[in-house]
Amino acid sequence: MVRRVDLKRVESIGRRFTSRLHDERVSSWLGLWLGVSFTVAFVTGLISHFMQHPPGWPVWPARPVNLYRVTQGIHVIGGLATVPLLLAKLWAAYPKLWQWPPIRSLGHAIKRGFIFLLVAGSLFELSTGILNIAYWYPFPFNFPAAHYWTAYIVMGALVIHVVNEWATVRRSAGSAGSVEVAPGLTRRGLFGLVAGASGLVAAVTVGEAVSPLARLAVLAPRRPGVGPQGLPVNKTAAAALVNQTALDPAWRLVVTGGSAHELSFSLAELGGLPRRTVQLPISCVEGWSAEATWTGVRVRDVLAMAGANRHARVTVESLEPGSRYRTSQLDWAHWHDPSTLLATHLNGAPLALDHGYPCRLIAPNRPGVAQTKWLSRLVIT
Ligand SMILES: Nc1nc2c(c(=O)[nH]1)N[C@H]1C(S)=C(S)[C@@H](COP(=O)(O)O)O[C@H]1N2
Ligand SMILES: [Mo]
Repeated sequence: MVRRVDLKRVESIGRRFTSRLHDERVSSWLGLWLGVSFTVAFVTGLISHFMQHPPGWPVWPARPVNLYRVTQGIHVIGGLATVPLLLAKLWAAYPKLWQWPPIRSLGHAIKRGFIFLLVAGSLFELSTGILNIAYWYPFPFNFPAAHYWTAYIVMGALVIHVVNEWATVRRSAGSAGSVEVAPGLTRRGLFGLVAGASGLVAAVTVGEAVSPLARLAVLAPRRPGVGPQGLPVNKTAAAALVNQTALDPAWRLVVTGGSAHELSFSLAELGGLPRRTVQLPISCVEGWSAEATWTGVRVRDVLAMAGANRHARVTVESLEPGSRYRTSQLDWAHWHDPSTLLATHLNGAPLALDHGYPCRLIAPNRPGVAQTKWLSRLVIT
């Protein structure tokens, strides 16, 4: 009797033994897209980081006004849309993650070490990013620092992984075709599924940053147009512990450190200076952006009165007693801009207490964390 060999079965045992990918071509394509989306997230993330922690020389222009809104929107929405891509890539690659024997040589061990860093780091970046835009901080570490430093680890491991796998990618990244990669699922079907899931995620969050699409932003924790005076609030006056100091009728804004005498303005005195009205967005690093109309005094007018040097840097201080975001830095490119204001009015009415009454900073092309509310002093350095 001739014993027939079940080829499929032999092949599947062989696959398990050598731990091949679910599908090489799928894995290569997903890897390429991930490489692109991680690089975009890295660059836009660096912009955000250096805007929040200016290195001491002006690196970021005040124009175009909405540039930061665009880079931050791409970072957050692109990051969210990467989640389905990463999950699909892990599915395609996961038999390899369990390969046996786990280590074959020193070189193999190092290679796998970098893949471990890449997988763990990617999951860390996406999950902490999502928790951040949901305003949920269940972890013990500081989010911006951890998210920032892990990005270098992920990018380093990614570059090494791409170099290692480039030959495979070149061999296998042909057209999708209709080969089945799982029961009932072709390559083309899988790519369609991933693209659809990423597109859906982007569609229900993009309204966070693009006001006309706000109604679609069903997954967004903050929405343009929703909040006092039609603008979301990030931190309230009560949370910042400024309820009393901000409402104190003896409040004054002090401008110090210039070549002239120290200046100080009551709210009425500020209101007596030439006033401007500008249209500028708040673009929060936590993902949302919203436009508003602001009225107030130009920062450059006040700094000129105080005798500020053209290239001076200014520390903007708030009434807040102690918090990471109680102050911000203004580079000269930003304070020279005619639309950078000490704003006292928002959308035609005096600032609501939660939006920074009696006076706040508003400047173009700048992250929300640096639009300091409840001002107390400008210090020229
Ligand atoms: N003093 C102070 N100003 C601050 C903050 C803060 O915590 N303290 N939060 C900032 C952040 S993160 C954002 S996004 C904007 C939001 O301004 P809004 O609450 O008026 O919309 O305020 C900024 N100004
Ligand atoms: Mo923010």
